[in-house]
Amino acid sequence: MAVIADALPFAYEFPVAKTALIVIDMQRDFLEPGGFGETLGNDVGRLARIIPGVVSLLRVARAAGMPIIHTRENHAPDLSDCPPAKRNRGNPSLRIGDPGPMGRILVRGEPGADIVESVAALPGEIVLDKPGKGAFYATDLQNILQSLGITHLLFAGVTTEVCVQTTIREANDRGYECLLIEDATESYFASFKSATLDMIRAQGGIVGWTATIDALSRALHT
Ligand code: C5J
Repeated sequence: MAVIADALPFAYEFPVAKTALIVIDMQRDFLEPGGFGETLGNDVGRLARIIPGVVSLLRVARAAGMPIIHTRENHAPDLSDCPPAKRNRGNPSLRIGDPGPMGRILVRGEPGADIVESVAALPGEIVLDKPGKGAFYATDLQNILQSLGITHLLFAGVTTEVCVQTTIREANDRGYECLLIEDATESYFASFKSATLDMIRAQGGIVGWTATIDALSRALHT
């Protein structure tokens, strides 16, 4: 068992061979100007700041031999998996499926729906397309994790309070021991990120744990 002694709210123990890293939605549509995030009025520069952290985290997880799953929030070109409620919500400057500077917004196969190059999947790593905020909804994630014998999940990616938190909650309900890497996740809203970290680890880790990349790395080297 590896142990992150200074995880919050208390030490996180994890069997490295049964632990996977899930990196949520590090896509151009969320991190770069002209994509889905910006059409909703967000400052995408906030999210781009965690790219070096995610690069370091990927290096640590790859060195430890952990399975890595990269998710992408996107929709089929005919939008058959995009409920009208999702497409019509709010007042974005471009809606899901509309043509934008990086292709059709949040549509599978378009440049904007790709993962940013510096944190892209390596051959052999899993790329999971998902139509919802949570990565278990309408995907094969549970079967993938069960077939790999995974019991513990590390999380990173964007945005902390939407797709990352939703997926952690889905995973927690399915019995996985979940830990969110604090410096490899980000929100368009600083207060939402810190509130999410607090929510996850409140009440004795009601949803899971949080820790830094450095703390994970130290745990893997002792
Ligand atoms: C959002 C996500 N925020 N990946 N998606 O719509 O968090």
